[in-house]
Amino acid sequence: FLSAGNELGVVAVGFSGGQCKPGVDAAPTALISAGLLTQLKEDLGYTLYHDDTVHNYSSLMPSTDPSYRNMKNPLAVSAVTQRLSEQVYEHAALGRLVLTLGGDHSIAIGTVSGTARAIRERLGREMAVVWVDAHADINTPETSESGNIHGMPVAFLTGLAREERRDVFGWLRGEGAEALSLKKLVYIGLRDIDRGEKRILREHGVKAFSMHDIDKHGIGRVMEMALGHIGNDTPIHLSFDVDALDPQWAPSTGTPVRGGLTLREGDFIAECVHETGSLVAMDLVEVNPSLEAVGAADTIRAGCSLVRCALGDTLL
Ligand code: B3U
Ligand code: MN
Ligand code: MN
Repeated sequence: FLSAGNELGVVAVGFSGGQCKPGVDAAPTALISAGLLTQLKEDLGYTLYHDDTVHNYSSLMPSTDPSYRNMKNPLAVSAVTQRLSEQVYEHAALGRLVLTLGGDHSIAIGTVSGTARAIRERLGREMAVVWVDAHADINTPETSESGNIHGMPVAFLTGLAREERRDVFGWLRGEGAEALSLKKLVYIGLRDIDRGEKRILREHGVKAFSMHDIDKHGIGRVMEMALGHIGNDTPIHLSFDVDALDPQWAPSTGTPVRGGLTLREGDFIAECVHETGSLVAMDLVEVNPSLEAVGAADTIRAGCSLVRCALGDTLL
């Protein structure tokens, strides 16, 4: 019921303005050069809808973009994510599964809002988001210590952060209010949460499985609990930050945090989401091939594997 069979919309987003380290914009090209799209087509049998472009949205970039309410590059991130939201919506509205290759995690403001709108219109359903990350990315502009918007997407998507100015995420309101309900959000892999974020997570009782929970219960039980919280037949958007993986497996990322998921735990999460049959969109973000260059090939390989697992690659 969720998707039109094997049709996959692909959006490649070479954008790094949600944080301060250049290089994350080169990830889509690196992932595609490693053969990811060919594998999805030839090994997994998807029909791809891709404009063969890595978007850098240069025409949307403002000439000056001073900080506003503590946010860095507010105009650029807002304009890019607004455009991206339309691109993802166009695929999802046609019933395609949507794969977005980032880019830093600020792009999820575009992808999640685009999918949520399409699912609401097409199926009359509220979708769930599985956010796999070392970080919660739920800072408001006021709680953020860095001002980097890649630490804020969940706050904007859930309406915890609001802004009237249309050119600074005010566009998120309008057609259908908040994209995502805090009740339909599940985190997996958390281990580096800011003080203000902890307060938000506790106050709102957000479902979160930290590395501690994974150590305690094992990834198998954690996935049962995570997907149990979402419930059967709920459309799922999987937003996968490669820094959820331990730096041993994915060192080339902007803010690596030790003590993370193994490669297999990451793949297993993706496989379990695939098995629900409810996946409607996936983001893969924060691969930065220019950092820890010796580990770039490993990081890219890990990223390709996560995507293949989520899209139904089976071991046997
Ligand atoms: N929570 C910190 C750090 C961070 C968030 N997301 C990443 N790093 N990748 C912040 O800047 O908000
Ligand atoms: Mn993230
Ligand atoms: Mn992260």
